[in-house]
Amino acid sequence: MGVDSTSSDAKPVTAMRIVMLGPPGSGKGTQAEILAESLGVPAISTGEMLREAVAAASTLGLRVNEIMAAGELVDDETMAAVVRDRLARDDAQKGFVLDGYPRTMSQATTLKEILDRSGRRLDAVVQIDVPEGELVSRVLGRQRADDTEEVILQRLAVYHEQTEPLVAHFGERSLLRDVDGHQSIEDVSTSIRDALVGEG
Ligand code: B4P
Repeated sequence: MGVDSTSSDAKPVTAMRIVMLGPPGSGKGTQAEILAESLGVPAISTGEMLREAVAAASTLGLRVNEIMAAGELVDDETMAAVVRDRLARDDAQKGFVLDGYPRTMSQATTLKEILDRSGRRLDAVVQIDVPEGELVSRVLGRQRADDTEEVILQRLAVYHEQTEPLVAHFGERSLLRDVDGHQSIEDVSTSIRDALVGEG
């Protein structure tokens, strides 16, 4: 159970509850999809869930549209409800790769509470490091609605102020696995697998 068999000569990754941490454009979403697929668990992207809500013009979408467009974070209470519902679904019981949550200390506390309540715990937090100049050019190349230069600089400022403290937080709990994200997508995936071998 929990054994990844995508490559016969690779050691298995047994970690099943993983958080991807990193600045905007670091490749969290890209790598979450690849890792989740290989582990047979869902990749859960809070950014993607919010974008879907905006596209559907749901109550949630209408509420968060302007916040996201400005490069700010949606409030912790709203995000707690979104993540609590998503992690309660059947497909997330075996494990998950959480992309974009938590993004604040309060969200980290909420995630722990959600998992504690159902007798689960995090296995690892993968931090993807990428130099700032590379982040900006990647994001501008992507051309999403919130990917203008002004907004990406704001999102980076928000990351440094509100999300970066989580690096020390998870480091103190021995959950942090640092990965060099300034490589090809395939090489970053390999580095993540290497960092996770033996976890879980
Ligand atoms: P996200 O959707 O999480 O956006 P992101 O951080 O920019 O994306 P990511 O790091 O996943 O980059 P990607 O793989 O796409 O958040 C968007 C917004 O939603 C936030 O600003 C906020 O408003 C809101 N939000 C989400 N979660 C929230 C929360 N918990 N609390 C409050 N608000 C929240 O990669 C970027 C680009 O690089 C892609 O084009 C990709 O192809 C490319 N790329 C990836 N890996 C590469 C590599 N190794 N080499 C070259 N290019 C690469």
